[in-house]
Amino acid sequence: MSIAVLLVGLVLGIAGLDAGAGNLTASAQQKPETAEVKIDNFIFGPATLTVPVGSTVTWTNHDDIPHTVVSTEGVFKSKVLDTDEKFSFAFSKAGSYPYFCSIHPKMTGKVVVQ
Ligand SMILES: [Cu+2]
Repeated sequence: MSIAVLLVGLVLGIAGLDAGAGNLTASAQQKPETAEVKIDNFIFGPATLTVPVGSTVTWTNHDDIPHTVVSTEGVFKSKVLDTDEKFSFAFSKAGSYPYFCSIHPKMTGKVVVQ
């Protein structure tokens, strides 16, 4: 009888340890990801994009009109993007990165890296 109780206790103890390990994994830091910004009807969408450090952001021009993606602080600058052309940039440092379209300076957006 006492051995059976010990065995049950052992099994329950191991199950408890497993559950603890699972919680640790779930609370791990956010991993870098890839994110998209769509250029559509003279608007960057989303206007503000928040991503973890190390993420790559890809802009795609869905307009029939050329646009550019130019960092206000000179961190990145695309060529002129025609319809369906893409521009990607990898953000290795945390910070706030405002940008605009140099052809239509009223088009603005921002990437927040954290
Ligand atoms: Cu534009």
